[in-house]
Amino acid sequence: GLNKDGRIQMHRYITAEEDPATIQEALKRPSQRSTEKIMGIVNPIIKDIRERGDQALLEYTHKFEKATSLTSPVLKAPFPASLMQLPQETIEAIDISFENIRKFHAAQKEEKPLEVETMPGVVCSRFVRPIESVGLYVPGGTAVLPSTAMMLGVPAMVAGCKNIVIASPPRSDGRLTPEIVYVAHKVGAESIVLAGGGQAIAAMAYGTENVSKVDKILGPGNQFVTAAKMIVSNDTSANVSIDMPAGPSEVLVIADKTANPAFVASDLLSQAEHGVDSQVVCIAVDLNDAQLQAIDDELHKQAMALPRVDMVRGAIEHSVTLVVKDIEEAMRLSNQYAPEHLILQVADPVGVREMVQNAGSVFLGEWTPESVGDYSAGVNHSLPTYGYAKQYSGVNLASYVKHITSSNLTAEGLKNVGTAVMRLAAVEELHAHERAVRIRLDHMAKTSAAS
Ligand code: HSO
Ligand code: ZN
Repeated sequence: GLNKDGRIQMHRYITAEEDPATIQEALKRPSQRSTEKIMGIVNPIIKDIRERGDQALLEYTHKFEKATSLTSPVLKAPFPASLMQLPQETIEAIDISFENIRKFHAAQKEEKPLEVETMPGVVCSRFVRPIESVGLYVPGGTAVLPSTAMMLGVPAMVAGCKNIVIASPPRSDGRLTPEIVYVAHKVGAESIVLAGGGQAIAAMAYGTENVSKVDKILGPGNQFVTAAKMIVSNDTSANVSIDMPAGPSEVLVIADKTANPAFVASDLLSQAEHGVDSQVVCIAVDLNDAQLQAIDDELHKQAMALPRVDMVRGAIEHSVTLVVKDIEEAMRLSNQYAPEHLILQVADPVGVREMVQNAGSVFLGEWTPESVGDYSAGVNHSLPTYGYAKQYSGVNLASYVKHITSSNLTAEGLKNVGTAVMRLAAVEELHAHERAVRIRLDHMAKTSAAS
């Protein structure tokens, strides 16, 4: 963190000189506030929204967002042009990014149903249908995030979700960031819920007078939002699912001798500025003291020039540089950490990508800063954090659809597979199951004997 002479500097470990437990400890995520405490705050809010609907939602927005002039918690499409007035440059930037994100997610469509004949006459298929109603949570807080509205909204549009509801906390003047309204308009959202936190999640999970109930809720958020998503997705009476558990943002940069120290520092800082609980990790592959010093110097110099230097300070406090001997060791540690973002500033990034087992999204080579993925390249920035890259994918087209299977048998097919079915039904002593096959086989025998 901040050492004696006021420098912003990451703690540095040389792995060969430490025992593995120390390195494990250094790679721990910063601890989160106790979930019980958070649940204790969020549960009554959810209950209140279920009981008092819009009125409760509005009161929470007055209280938490200080938006006391707001008179209705929901804005229905079509959204008035006056709410999306933007400089031409901003419109163009959104349009370019939107189109790239659209292209990349459209390419994820499965064009035709999967069809396999498992035995002669036994045909199994799988086809795709969009989730009908989705609720997309766009955080407010210390930054406005129209990019998150795109990352959640564009794939919903591409998947063909019928009702897209966007929730985002308004500013204290009761208005929403015009960029978010513009994105909502472009993805064809049916409404915008002007609320944040657990109250917004509850409103979308259960519905209110004016908030449509949704089938799935996606999007990042603070610990209250995450807790609310977990609570509603565990309540069978809500019948709603969520994308994935979300934690603070993080990046892991692997840099070898070919890496430009200024570039490495800039990537570490672009993640560190998200918030004091963000974590950044730099794995230096066989760098000498001068090279390590160059990264540290750049980090300090660039950090001091940032308006969000205080966030950076907090993040760097629990961030580390690990000096390792080779790329194999670097990738072993990275796969163990399972970073949300992995940046490969190494001689052969495409080759090294083969070694990636756990990561949300990977950025290859010196011309690919994480920022391009955050906004405009086309990949999604809603990614698994906190080590969940071991078992979750980031948001993608599949997050907005269901796969449905079908079976279709001919008489010959039923003859072919029927014996196995009847035997297993008998083993489970489920005789109606057995009969459903037998009755048909008997029928076939009779009709073919008659003909
Ligand atoms: N890096 C963030 C996404 C973001 N960055 C939004 C800028 N705006 C989490 O992936
Ligand atoms: Zn970012």
